[in-house]
Amino acid sequence: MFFRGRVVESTLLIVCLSLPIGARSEIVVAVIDTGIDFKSGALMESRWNNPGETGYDQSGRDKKTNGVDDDRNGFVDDVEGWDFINHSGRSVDRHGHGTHVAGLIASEFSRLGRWQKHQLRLMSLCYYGSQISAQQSLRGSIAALRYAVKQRVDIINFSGGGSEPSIEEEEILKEASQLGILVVAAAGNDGRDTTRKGYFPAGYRLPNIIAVAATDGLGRLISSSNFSSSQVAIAAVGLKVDSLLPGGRRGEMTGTSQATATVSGVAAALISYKNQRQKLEIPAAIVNHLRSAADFEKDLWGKVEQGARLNSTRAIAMRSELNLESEQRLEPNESISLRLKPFLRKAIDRSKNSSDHFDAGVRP
Ligand SMILES: [Ca+2]
Ligand SMILES: [Ca+2]
Repeated sequence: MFFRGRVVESTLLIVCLSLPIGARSEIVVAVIDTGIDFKSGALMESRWNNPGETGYDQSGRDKKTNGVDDDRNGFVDDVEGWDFINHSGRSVDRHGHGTHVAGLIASEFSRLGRWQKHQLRLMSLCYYGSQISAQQSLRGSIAALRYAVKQRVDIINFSGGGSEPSIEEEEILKEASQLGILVVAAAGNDGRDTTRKGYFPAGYRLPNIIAVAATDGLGRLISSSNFSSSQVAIAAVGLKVDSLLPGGRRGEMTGTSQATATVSGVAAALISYKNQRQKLEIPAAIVNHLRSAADFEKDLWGKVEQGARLNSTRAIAMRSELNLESEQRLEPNESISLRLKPFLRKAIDRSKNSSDHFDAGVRP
């Protein structure tokens, strides 16, 4: 589902910094969407709690409910994130889309991640309501991005967007890039080539953004999915995907939103195998890794960069090759495409060994 009525290519270019970030006991994924019903399924286990609004204040009152902005971030009692529509720190989902997305992230993480040692934490940032305009939706999404960046989350899942770019939105995403935050963004559901007319935030040319298209179970692009051989980095299943809905229900949804959530879950699972995150080149490393472990599908050729389709099992199996630290460091302004070359060679090697994989080589 896509909310903004709103250009560009995403070549992968990385600016690398090397600052310590901290230990990895929690992996925080900001879900910028319609809210999350944490009471649905087992999502409560993955709920993010703002540490700055947890505990007791000097008067002995619970910071969660004391009506005070305890961490002075501009939001009063923002415990589970923030609802930019209803101005509340308690997450509700009146639509269902956000809970579906959150359920997918959590299920991929619990299926693949090293969750015994690392907890997944889902931050709910609601920016969409049924009565709001496209401009309000954009303003909400920018505010939500700003919130997530300020909290230094690990991953931002953005299962939405629009065809109009925003300088303000791009600026906050640049900041996210500088802080090492991976942004997994939907390619959009207009069934069009975004090389010609862009789709954002997936289309900003930043190294930390991975744009995701949607396929059926056989690796074929579904008709509603946007595509671009230069802007969409990977495809994942997005047809009739089962997940949680509010109120403990389950249901199927179709679109690049679901494919995006799956990629976010796999990325979170990958990070969970690392003891520490010390460097800021993580987003590029993860994008690289997911693409190096991907299947390269003939049907996706010309629609997704090198026809890459997510292979989550291989991405986890190859996790020892994901180096988030020194070996993965790129020089400032080094193009990540240079780093893709060895991975592409592997892809070609794999394709030679399997008739299922695209075997026509890769573009130079
Ligand atoms: Ca606050
Ligand atoms: Ca408070």
